Amino acid sequence: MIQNNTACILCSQNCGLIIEQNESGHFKKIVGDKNHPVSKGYLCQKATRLDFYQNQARLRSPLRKKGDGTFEEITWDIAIAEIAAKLVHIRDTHGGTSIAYVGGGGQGNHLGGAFGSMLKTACETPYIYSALAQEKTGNFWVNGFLFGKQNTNYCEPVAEAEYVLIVGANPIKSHGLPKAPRTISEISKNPNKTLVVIDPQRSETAQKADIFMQVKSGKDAFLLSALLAYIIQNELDNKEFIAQRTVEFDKIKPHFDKISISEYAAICGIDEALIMKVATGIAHAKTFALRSDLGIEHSYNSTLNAYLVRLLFLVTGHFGRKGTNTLHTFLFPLLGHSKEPENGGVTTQVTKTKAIGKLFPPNVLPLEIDNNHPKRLRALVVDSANPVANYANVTAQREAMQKLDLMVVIDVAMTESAQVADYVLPARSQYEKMEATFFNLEFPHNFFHLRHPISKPLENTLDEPEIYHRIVSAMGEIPRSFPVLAAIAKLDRKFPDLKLLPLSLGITIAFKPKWKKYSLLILKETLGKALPYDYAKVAAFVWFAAQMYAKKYEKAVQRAGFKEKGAALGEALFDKILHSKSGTFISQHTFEEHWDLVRHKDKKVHLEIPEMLKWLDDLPIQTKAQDIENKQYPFNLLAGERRSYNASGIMRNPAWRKTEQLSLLKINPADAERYNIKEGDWVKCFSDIGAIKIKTTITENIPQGMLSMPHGYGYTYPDQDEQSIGVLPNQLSSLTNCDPLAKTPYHKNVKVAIEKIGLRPA
Ligand SMILES: Nc1nc2c(c(=O)[nH]1)N[C@H]1C(S)=C(S)[C@@H](COP(=O)(O)OP(=O)(O)OC[C@H]3O[C@@H](n4cnc5c(=O)[nH]c(N)nc54)[C@H](O)[C@@H]3O)O[C@H]1N2
Ligand SMILES: Nc1nc2c(c(=O)[nH]1)N[C@H]1C(S)=C(S)[C@@H](COP(=O)(O)OP(=O)(O)OC[C@H]3O[C@@H](n4cnc5c(=O)[nH]c(N)nc54)[C@H](O)[C@@H]3O)O[C@H]1N2
Ligand code: SF4
Ligand SMILES: [Mo]
Repeated sequence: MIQNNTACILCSQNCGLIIEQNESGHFKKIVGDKNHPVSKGYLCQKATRLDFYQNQARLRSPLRKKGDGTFEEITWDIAIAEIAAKLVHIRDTHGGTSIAYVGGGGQGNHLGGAFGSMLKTACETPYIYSALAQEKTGNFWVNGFLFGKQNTNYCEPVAEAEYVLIVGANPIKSHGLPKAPRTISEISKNPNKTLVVIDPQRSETAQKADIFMQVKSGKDAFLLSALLAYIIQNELDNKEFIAQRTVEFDKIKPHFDKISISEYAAICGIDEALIMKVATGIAHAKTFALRSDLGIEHSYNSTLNAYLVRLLFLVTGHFGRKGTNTLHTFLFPLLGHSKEPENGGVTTQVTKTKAIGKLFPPNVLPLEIDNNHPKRLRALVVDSANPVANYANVTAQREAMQKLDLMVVIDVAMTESAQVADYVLPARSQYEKMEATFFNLEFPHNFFHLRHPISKPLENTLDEPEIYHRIVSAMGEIPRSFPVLAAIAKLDRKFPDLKLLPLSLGITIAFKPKWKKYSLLILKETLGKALPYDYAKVAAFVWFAAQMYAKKYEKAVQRAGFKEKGAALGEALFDKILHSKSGTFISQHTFEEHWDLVRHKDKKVHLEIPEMLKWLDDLPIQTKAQDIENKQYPFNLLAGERRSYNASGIMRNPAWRKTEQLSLLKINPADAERYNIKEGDWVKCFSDIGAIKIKTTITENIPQGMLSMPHGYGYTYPDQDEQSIGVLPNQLSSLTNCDPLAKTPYHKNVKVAIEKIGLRPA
C-alpha cells in the first residue's frame, strides 16, 4: 500500500486527507489528515468515495470531432498544432474579443487556471466566464464599493461568535465552514450562543437553530431590510464604530427610517416580534458573525441581498474584531477588480454586460455566441468546467456552443460540454499532478496547501500548464524551453541571494519585450525545473505568489514563524509551502492590521451605494411582478441544492452515491395530497424552457408551494442510462431569470408546474 498526503477536491474546504492506494492505483483507505492546519483530521462522507473520481471513465487521448459528429483520437502534436492555428486565425480575423476562456478551476484546482491566463494573453481576449460569476459576483461588486476593491473578501468565523446568523446556506450539507456539521452542532448546544437560521426550508442546519426564521422564498431582502430598519430606527446601531470606521451612514439612514417593519414582516412571512428579537440580539451581542451563500445569491434581489447582509454587520459594528466577519488576505487573489463601464471597464460585445472581479456571467454566454453579430464569440476554451450542464439552460448553452467556429474542452472526463467540442484534451487528475486552490480565506491566521501528486499520471494525459504552454508556443508567442535561463535557474536555487535568475530574466526581456507577458511560463521552465521535485514546475507560480505575499504582508508572514526579511522571506515562505505536504500557515495578522486591508484611501468602509439604495426603495414595487400568482407554473422550484452525495459535476459515476441514487424532488405533504402523489412517485416537472421526469420524496421540511431538487446529478456516464443518473436542474433554469445587475441566475426561484406520472417511467 502506498500512502500519501493530499486534500479533498469536492468542496472549497479542501480538507487534508491521507489516502492509501493499492498497486492498481485504487484509493483503498481515505482518512482525514490530522496535520492539516485547518481541517485537523476532519473529513465528511463524500471524501471517502474519491476513488470514484480518480478511477472514473477518463479521457485517454486528445480527440477531434469528425464530420459525422463522432470523435477520433489524434496525437497531442496534431491537436496542439491545429488548435493553435485555429485560435490564431480567429484572433487575427475577428479580433481577440471573439475568443473566451471558460472555467479555469473547480473546487480543488486553481494552478491550471493561473497558467490559463497565458493562453488568454496570447488570444488577446479579456473574457473569462466562470461559475463564480453565477453565484458570487454580486457580493464582489458590493465589496468593491464598501471596501474599495472587488477582490476584498471577508471570512465568516461563525465558530467564534456569540450570535450567529446563517442565511441562505446549509452548512451541514454544503460545508463552507471548517468541520461544518460539528461546528453547527457545537454552536447549537452552547447555551451562551444563539444560532439564527434564515431559510424557506427547514434545512438540516435550520433544524439545529435556536431561532429559525422561515422566510418566504426569495423574500430575504424584505427580512434583511426590516432587521436593519429596526436597528436603525431604534438607535441600536453602533455609533462609535460607525463614526470611527465608516463614512456615509447619514446617506443610508433615511432609506431605512422610512421602511415599515410590519409591512415588510408580512411580505417576508416572519413575525414582527421575531424580527425585533433578532435585530436586538445582533445589536446587543458581544460578537456576531454571519454566513451566507446560494440561498440569497441564487434568488430574487441577489445583489441587494449582498449589500444588506454586509450592512447588518457594519451598522452594528461587528466587523474586524475577533468573532466577527473580517477581511482576509489571499496568497493569490481568486479574482481581480473591474471598473464600471462608464469608467472604462470592459463589457461583452453583444449584450454589453460588464465584468465584475474580471469575470463575465455564464447567463449571457449563449447570447454572446448565438447570433449574427459581427463581434460575436466564435471560440471557447473550456477548462475544469462543464458549461453545458452546469450553467443555466442546458439547451441554450448546447445549441450556442454547437455554432462556435472552435470549442476546446480540457477535462478529465467526457462531459456534456466535451461532447459538443471540436477538440477534447485529456488532463491529468488532481491526484496526478501538483495542485492547489486559492480558497485560503482565513483571518487572522491564513494557510496554504500545495498538494503533491500521489498517483501515477494516466498515460497520454498532460497537466494544464503544459497544455497551455504548448498551445501558446505553437501560436508563435514563445519558445517551449529556455536552456540558458534554465541553467542559470539551477545556480539561482543554490544562491538565491545573488538574484541570478531575476537579473538574467530582466536582461532577456529587455531583448525580447514580447516575452514579458509570458514571464510565468518562462518561470515554469526555468525556476520550476530547478525545484527539487520533478513534478513541481507549476510551483513556479506559487514561488511568485509567495514573493508578492511576503513583500506585501512582511510582518504577518514573519509572525507565522519566519525570521527572514525582504526577498529571503519570500524564499523561506515558498520553501515551507513546497515542503509542507499537509499545508502550512503562511501568515498571522493582528486585528489592527485588518483595517489596512480596506482598500479605500481613508481606510474606512463607504456605506453608500446609490444603485443599491434605489433598489431598496423600489423593492415593494419591483417585487409585485414576481408575486403575481402564476396559474401556469404554480410552484417555486429550488433548482439545485446540496445534499449528502452531490459535488457539482466533479463526480460523474452515479455509483459513488451511497444514498439518494437518483435526484429526488422534495414536495410538501399537502401538495403531494393535492396531486395524489405517494412517496416515490415520479412526476413530470416543467418550466418555461424545458421539462424533466423526476422521483418525489414527501417531506414537511419544505413549505407548501415549494419544490426542491439537487444540483450535481444527471451527468452522462458510460453504461448508465438516463434513468440511473438523475436529472440536470439546468434543463429548467432559464438564462433570463437572473439578477439584473450581476446576472447571477435565480436557480432558487424557478417557476414550474408538475404532473403526476406515478410509477417509474419507462
Ligand atoms: N454536498 C455538497 N456540498 C457542496 C457542493 C455540492 O455540490 N455538494 N457544492 C459547493 C458549492 S460549489 C457551493 S457554491 C456551496 C453552496 O452551499 P449552499 O448555498 O449552502 O447550498 P444550497 O443547498 O444550494 O443552498 C443553501 C440553502 O439555501 C436555501 N434557500 C433556497 N432559497 C432560499 C431563499 O429564498 N432564501 C434563503 N434565505 N434561503 C434559501 C435552501 O433551502 C438551502 O437550505 O456548496 C459547496 N458544497
Ligand atoms: N441549476 C443549478 N445550476 C448550478 C448550481 C445550482 O445550484 N443549480 N450550482 C452552481 C455552482 S454554485 C457551481 S460552483 C457550478 C459548478 O459548475 P462548474 O464550474 O462546471 O464546475 P464543476 O462541476 O465543479 O466541475 C467542472 C469540471 O471539472 C472537471 N475536472 C475535475 N478535475 C479536473 C482536472 O484536474 N482538470 C481539468 N481540466 N478538469 C477537471 C470535472 O470533470 C468537471 O467536468 O455549478 C453551478 N450550477
Ligand atoms: S467534501 Fe467534505 S471532506 Fe471534502 S473538502 Fe468538503 S467538507 Fe472536506
Ligand atoms: Mo459554487
